[in-house]
Amino acid sequence: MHIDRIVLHHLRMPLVAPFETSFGRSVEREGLLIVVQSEGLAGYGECVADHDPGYAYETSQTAWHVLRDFLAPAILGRTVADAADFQRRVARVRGHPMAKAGLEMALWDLQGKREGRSLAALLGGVRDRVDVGVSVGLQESPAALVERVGRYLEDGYRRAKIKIKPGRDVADAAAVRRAYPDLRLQVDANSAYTLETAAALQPLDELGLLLIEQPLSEDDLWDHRLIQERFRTPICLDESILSARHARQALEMQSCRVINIKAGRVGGLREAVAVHDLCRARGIPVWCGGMLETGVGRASNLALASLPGFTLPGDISASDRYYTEDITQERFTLNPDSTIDVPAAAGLGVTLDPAAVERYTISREEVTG
Ligand code: NPG
Repeated sequence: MHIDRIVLHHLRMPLVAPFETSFGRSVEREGLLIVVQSEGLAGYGECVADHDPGYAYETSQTAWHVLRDFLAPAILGRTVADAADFQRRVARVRGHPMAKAGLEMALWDLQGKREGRSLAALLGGVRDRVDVGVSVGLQESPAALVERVGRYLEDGYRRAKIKIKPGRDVADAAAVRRAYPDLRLQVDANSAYTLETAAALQPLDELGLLLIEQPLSEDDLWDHRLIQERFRTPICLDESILSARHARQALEMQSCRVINIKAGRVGGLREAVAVHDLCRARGIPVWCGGMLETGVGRASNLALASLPGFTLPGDISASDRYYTEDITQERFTLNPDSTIDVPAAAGLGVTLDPAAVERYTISREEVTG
């Protein structure tokens, strides 16, 4: 693929409802749309770095800088064979996985369009619809949370994840469990606890949760092992797993029994597939995390989640759970069995809505090399 042109769009989109986690409350979502032109085709990528470094150190501004000044110039005007070739060319850029993943996604989209194959087919997907759930932010009170979860159940979701933080954990989860005894329920702490404060989470072990996600710091594999020893409920790692190597080490250390895979967090779809393959070989269930993506990133997540090892429902909700208007013409909807269809058209299988892209773009730049 000869890379003819790369344009970055910094997007800011209003969320349908505020989303609160242990690291903050968002009313809008920032991200980057990356459009790569190659031999008459356009590939789209989404970089999931947000406005602030709450979830990870990358922000939309750091990703913009790294993409414009280092990653895009490494391929502009050159011929790139595929994602593996791209990763070799940018290997000297340390870190910045979300920036790398955004550009890699656009190359996958181009490859699929060239070959007339869907991204799911390129990655080795085996399903045409995937099990999904909904991620519910912190609410005013346990009662408000129960009501919010109830509305999502009415929408058809059969798995819910609730956000927790110190002081807003056991009572919240217990209230949801009381109201919905059979719900597939899991909790996500986004690194808000220490080994000491996590002692307060022990009663969660009686609630029949699918998993407890990322209680401790991202750089804390060992202490996660100590936590996992105390719980029957599987600990799931998200922020701690930045590569297949981390995944292997976490499993060998017994720091978790489940892994959340996000292509943005591990530097791209190629590495995400490597994490999947490793976990599958070891019998470790994985699921696809979400980062409030637009239709572009949502299409990518659906393709990834179609791989055989994704045996737990993903954080991939319908478009209307996030945005009133999306930047793609396609909107993803929930099927009655709490699944979403995997796009079947070539590449990501989505087309941009130029007027919507224009509306939500706060800055735009063509990379000149
Ligand atoms: O459905 O896309 C979704 C949201 C899932 O809770 C979710 N994502 O910590 O995993 C997370 C959280 C997140 C959202 C993280 C935005 C970072 C940015």
